[in-house]
Amino acid sequence: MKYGIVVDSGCDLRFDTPSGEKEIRYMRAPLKLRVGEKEFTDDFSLNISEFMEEMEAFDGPTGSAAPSPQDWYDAYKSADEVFAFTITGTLSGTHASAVTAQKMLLEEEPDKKIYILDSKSAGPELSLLVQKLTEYLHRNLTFEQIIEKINAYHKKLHLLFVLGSMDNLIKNGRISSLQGKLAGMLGIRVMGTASDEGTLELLHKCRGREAAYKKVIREMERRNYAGGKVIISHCCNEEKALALKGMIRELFPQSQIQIMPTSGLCSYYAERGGILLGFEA
Ligand code: X90
Repeated sequence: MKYGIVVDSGCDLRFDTPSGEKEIRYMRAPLKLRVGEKEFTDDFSLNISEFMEEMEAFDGPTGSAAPSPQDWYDAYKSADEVFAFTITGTLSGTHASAVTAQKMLLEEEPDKKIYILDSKSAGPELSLLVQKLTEYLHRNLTFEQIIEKINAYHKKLHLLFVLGSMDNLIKNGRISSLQGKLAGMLGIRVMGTASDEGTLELLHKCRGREAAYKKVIREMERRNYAGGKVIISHCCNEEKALALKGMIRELFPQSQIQIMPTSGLCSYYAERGGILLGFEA
């Protein structure tokens, strides 16, 4: 039996080689990033700091595009039982593309098992889902049991963020320009969360990064964080990610905190210095 875990590039996790008795294939459908006429594929070979520099230096329209159904289809095809996680379908066509591919493949192979979960979130929340799913696949659970368990786990997850800027979110219409304007003051850091609907919900405008991180910790506690797993993804900002990790550890010394760089997509939208934090409540 071949298991497939398929994500889009809104997931920052870099895959380890499959291990254990079961064969698990990790696959990632890349989004496209556009800087003027130039297109970047958000796969593991994308150099994030070069991409960011080019994007920031460019004075013109930039954007992103969802993977095609064919990208998902090819990934599904290579496994017998497939679990797919997408970034929020509320803000991206990625989820719709994943569903179209599922329909295409089920017409040819009606017995194939494909389950798609809309994370209603991005970055670290997807990474946490992938890690937990891996644990489940190593137990002797049925496809249906895994679906039930991963949905229950998903309910415990939250995403908080402190963005470098909201320019790209505003320019691409992923957040209302009113919200954007409110946050656009100089020296103000925006701290927010992924809402239940899968949109960006701004929670606080903070004067400086330090203040924003303190709010992050307060918001974690408000969401009943009690020392569970945390993943911090950062855009070119490892130093501050480590500082935030230190702050969490002071309050929750036993917590397991992983730090990783953001993918191209999350870098593009969280922007330089931005931090995304996913955690188990
Ligand atoms: O389809 C496309 O072109 C992709 C559009 C993606 C838009 C949203 C990406 C967000 C990336 C930014 C901060 C956290 C957001 C919380 C999500 C609800 C990360």
